[in-house]
Amino acid sequence: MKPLVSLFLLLSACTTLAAAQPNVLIILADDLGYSDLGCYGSEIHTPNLDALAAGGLRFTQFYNGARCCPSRASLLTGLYPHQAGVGLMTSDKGAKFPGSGDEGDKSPGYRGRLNNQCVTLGEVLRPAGYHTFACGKWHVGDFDPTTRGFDAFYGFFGGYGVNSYDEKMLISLPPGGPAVKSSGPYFATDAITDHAIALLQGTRQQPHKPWLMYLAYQAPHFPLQAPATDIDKYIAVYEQGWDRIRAQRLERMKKSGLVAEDTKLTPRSRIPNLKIAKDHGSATANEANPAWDSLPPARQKDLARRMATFAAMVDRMDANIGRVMADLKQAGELENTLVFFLSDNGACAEWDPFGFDLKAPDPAATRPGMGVNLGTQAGPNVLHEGAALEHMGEANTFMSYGSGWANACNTPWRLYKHYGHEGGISTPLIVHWPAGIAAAEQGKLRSQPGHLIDLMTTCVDVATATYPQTREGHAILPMEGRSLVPALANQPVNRESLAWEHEGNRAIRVGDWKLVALKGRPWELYDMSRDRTELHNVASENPDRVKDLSAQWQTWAKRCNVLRADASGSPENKLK
Ligand SMILES: [Ca+2]
Repeated sequence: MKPLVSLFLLLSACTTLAAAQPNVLIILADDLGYSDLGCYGSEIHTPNLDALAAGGLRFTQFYNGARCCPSRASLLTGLYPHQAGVGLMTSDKGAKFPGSGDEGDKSPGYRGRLNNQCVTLGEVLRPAGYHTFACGKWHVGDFDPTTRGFDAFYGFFGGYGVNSYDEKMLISLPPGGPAVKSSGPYFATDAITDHAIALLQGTRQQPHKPWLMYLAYQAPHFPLQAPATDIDKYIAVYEQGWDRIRAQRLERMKKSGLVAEDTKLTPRSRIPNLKIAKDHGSATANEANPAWDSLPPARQKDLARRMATFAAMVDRMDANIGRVMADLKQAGELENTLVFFLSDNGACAEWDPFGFDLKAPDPAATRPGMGVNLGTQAGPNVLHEGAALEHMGEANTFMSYGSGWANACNTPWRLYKHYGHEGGISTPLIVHWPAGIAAAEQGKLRSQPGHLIDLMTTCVDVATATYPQTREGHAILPMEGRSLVPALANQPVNRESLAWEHEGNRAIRVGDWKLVALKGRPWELYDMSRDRTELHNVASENPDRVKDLSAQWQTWAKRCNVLRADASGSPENKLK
């Protein structure tokens, strides 16, 4: 072939490839349980996400990192959280442990901010020709997201939650972002969406480039807040109580094939903090969440309102996602936009069946861009009665819904956010991409196990981006995930294992076997192909398998800067 012709062919191939680069929209919910979407068995009204599932795929065995910060670090970097420096939360725990790290520091897995041995999705996709945006919750260190690969950001980068009615809490970076005027009163879920749409519309005024939008909603994380009109729709639904809701969700999940027909509902899960339960008067003899029917009517009314507010937050988020989809459709961008929707951890049980009610923060003390940190561990519980019920969810209320409802939101799994059991690390994953998913496959389920670390690898794959070996002179760790593109065509995703550690809770999954343990407790072994609800611990019958998987977990822990590598759990208390 003549050089000129081959050059022409090469150029035209590049042009075709560049034109085919999909937009990437990653939507992350905060503290949403596995079964909280209509298309995953919920009674919550989520027509827009259900439509994405009907036109895309639902993954049934997808995993996150059990907690906000570690999950976000994995999603953004394609590494395990500790490799990226965020094994715990965003305070620096590094100096408490001996050892040396990437920056000459101590304990590099727990420094509380993205480190220098990782790159973000923005830092990988921008050089591949993408606009890169992040809206909503950052929470991988208290620093400006535009310093780590994002062209623009609107949201908050610190704290665990946000006062959804406080406009000052969310900021644009760089300062002076798109001028957005909401039609109604300020509400964070709406405002985050307004800014995301404005940023996308801004790209259409420029020469064509694909875009990455990381849309990380604060919903439905506590403080539970939602407009009363949204809450009212759900009061009667949740007056049925969490036992009936759990049973109803499981039946729907069986019918849609999300779980096996013979799946048994797990017993009510244990109360995460018994001391707080005693303080709140919610403790039970068996240390598990109480039967709904055992609660006095006044308590049921209070709890139904809490769950209705949670549902309203999900409902409102779904409506806003519908606005984003309508915008993409109108712009002709829906066909070649790869959408992911998932949650950063299982439903949140902090800390007892009745939940907490925090005092309103001083508005004058709001730090722009920071979330709220009101010290949830010491939160009192308030029983709302009579007229006070109607004010729950308003701007001056800061409540959680407690472990009974979290248990229902994770139907049918055991336990919650924080834990390595399925209720902690299982997330819905909807993938929607008309140009990349064959029409005959749309609406189907996928059972390939996967993890947040796979999003980086998948983005590199579909964007034909180059994952760098260095950044600003620092060596970058190789990606830990696998591309999910084969799974879109229902091919296997080859991987050896997936592993977790958070607050001493730990797990490893190899094929269908999962080894999991609570902090300081012995390993439990489950066969995921027959017992994903983790009801039949077969560790004592399989000592060799336990030994083998435990050794694999230890090797992973050592490789990934996990310090709690003692299976007896002894070191982790030092972090408290
Ligand atoms: Ca979370």
